[in-house]
Amino acid sequence: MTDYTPMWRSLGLDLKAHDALLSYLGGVYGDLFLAQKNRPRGMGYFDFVMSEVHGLRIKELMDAKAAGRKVIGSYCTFVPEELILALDGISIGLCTGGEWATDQVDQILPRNTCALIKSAFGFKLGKVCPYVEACDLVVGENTCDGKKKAYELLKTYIPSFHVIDMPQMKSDAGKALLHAEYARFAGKLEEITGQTLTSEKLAAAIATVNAKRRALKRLAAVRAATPAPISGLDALLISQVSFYDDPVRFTSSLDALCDELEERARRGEGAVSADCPRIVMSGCPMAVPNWKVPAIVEAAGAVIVAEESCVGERSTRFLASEEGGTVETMIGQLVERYLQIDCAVFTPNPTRLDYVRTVTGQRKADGVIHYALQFCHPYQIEAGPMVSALEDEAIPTLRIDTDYGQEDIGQIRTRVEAFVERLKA
Ligand code: BJ8
Repeated sequence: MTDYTPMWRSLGLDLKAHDALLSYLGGVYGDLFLAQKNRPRGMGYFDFVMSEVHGLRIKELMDAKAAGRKVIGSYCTFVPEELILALDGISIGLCTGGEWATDQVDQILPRNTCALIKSAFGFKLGKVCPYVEACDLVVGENTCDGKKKAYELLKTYIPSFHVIDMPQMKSDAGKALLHAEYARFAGKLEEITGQTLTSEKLAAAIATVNAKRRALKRLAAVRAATPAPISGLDALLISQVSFYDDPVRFTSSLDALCDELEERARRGEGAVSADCPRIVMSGCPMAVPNWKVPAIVEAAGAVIVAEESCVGERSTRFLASEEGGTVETMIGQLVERYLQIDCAVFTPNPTRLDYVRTVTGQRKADGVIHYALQFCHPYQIEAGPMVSALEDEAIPTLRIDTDYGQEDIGQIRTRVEAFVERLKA
């Protein structure tokens, strides 16, 4: 087994804390993922990626950096991976799914800050994330107020930081703002990478990212089968891995898994039994290692068949145009693609509810769980009308507002078990 300690030391990690994190994650991963029954064989690749998440993948990044490539980290699906790839950068979605260094974080951020934002600070301040340390540039975006203001503080700890300003409305003015901001981001990437953005490079990058999203759409579609051929936990894990794995390798591994899942669906073989209640999760993104609620849901005897979430289908269901043209035209095509994402930071945001309805029907789901992080105003505020609208349409819906702590697990389990019983009735 390779000893990565020298690499982690060179990245400035707190080795003791980092060991503690890895051993915690290894234990949780074994209990939640490896212990599942009837897993598809193709999950072996994703288990391997997870087992090497701070090892081999970081070594690949360090080798790429030594060869002159730049690593660009981000926290939101609005940061266009296509532009990063076009300039030979490596795009990494930074992990924000776990509590770490909470004492330090609480000295900087108000307690009523969402867990996702606190997590970004915790991993940085606790010096346990090799990804953020490997980044040549970290990109924030002015989506919710929490992130917008927190980035002002985070960039004091991360010297190379770029913020993309975001529209609040999907109007012509909003579109123009995003276009200008993507062009400014492209300029920043050119400065960091020393490369020039051309239409050929951008077309190739769009094709690569679209191929990845097509594979994710294939995974989403096969989850309509009864019985569900893959668990929600495994599908979530694949989405999480998509943010930091090499896109070409990820796509071919996922396509191979989808071949297997489609074959399973043809044979009527599932990860669960055919009468297992089926649930759509909708709400805040679940970044690595946030598996808390899906684990409770599936342990209660249900299966998750869709995630209406940014770590899920909210963004990946849209492909960018491959029509081509000038760099300027193609940036415009990217803006069209990205502005379809129905994040709750937009006002109004009716298409999110529309998609939850649609996907509930497509996947033959029996109910919806609305998941929001405490203190996340955009999703918590959208939760009320969404739950009422779905219940009015006879779609049973449960609302869960939580954080990354363990204290409410018992209470959530009780509520989820009662909900699953309701779905069975
Ligand atoms: S496009 S969902 S990834 S902003 S949970 S930090 S909204 S207070 S994460 Fe998101 Fe981009 Fe939207 Fe998607 Fe704020 Fe809410 Fe915290 Fe959130």
